[in-house]
Amino acid sequence: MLPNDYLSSLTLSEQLHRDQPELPPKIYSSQILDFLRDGVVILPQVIDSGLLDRYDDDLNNLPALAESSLVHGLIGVDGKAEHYKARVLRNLTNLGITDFRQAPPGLKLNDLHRYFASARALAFSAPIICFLDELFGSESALIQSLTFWKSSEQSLHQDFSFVHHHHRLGHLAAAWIPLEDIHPDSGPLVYYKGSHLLTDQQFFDWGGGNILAGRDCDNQIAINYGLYLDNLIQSQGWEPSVYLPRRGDLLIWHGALIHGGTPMRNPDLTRRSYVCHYTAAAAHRAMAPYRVGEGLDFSEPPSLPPEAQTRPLSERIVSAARRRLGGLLP
Ligand SMILES: O=C(O)CCC(=O)C(=O)O
Repeated sequence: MLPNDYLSSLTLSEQLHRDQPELPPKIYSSQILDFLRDGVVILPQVIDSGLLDRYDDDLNNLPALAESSLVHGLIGVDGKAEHYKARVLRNLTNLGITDFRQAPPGLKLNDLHRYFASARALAFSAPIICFLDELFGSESALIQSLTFWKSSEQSLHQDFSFVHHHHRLGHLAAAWIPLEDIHPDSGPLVYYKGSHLLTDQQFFDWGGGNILAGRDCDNQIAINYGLYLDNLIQSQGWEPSVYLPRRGDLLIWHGALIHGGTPMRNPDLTRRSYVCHYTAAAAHRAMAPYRVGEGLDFSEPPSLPPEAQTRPLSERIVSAARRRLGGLLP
């Protein structure tokens, strides 16, 4: 994948912003215009607190679900080397991690929206999907969700090199949903406004001109990538912004925005967040989406044993019917 493959796959909104900047102000909302300029938009107090409460309840109940070996055996974990090697939630117990608030930084649980209706409702909540539909100019689709208790402490990166489960690389954005008020010492998210508008000369070469990181890429290349981004930031004079949201706020960033998780200054502090990556439905590689509210999900929810089913039966029947009818139900 070469720089031009990326640049030719940009959303129409971004193409216009780059090539005919007089047009977007006539077409798009002010939030989209801010996003096109900065590569990031912050929407204060738009996430429904009831939705957050429901997800909190499910997360608090997660350790209790260890009884049900199936769900703990299915939920993927990632992060630092030991989390990555553990692969699934059940194996974290063997590492002595049972209380996520005590977990080391970096730990993330993958795709909880596949298991919990509350996580799905949050990932597909109206403020996110309305914004993305306008940005992509088509229906948006979820690629993955990540749930963190602490800072990721992830070094600076651009998502498009790592998240590419979609055909049009330039159609990528992520939502950062705080699950609590974020403390400055907890290792908040950092990003560089304006860094998303890469020119064809500003892509890192992962080997042979490829702009995508290899699955198990050499450690030295990863180090070079970090140095490359540092130099780019310095040469362009981009300034860091640190995100200190309150529960209920929402940040959406562009798939090429340089960002990362800062180191925790106080290791005891949590920094609970839910991060979802999206593309346009037509750009997703999977073939069989089902509708969740106004959005589309491509990941088939696994069938869970009865003890792991946290939603009432009536709700499960309605959502199963909805999936089968492809969203014909209201
Ligand atoms: O929340 C963070 O610390 C960073 C998350 C992130 O970089 C990502 O999911 O791409």
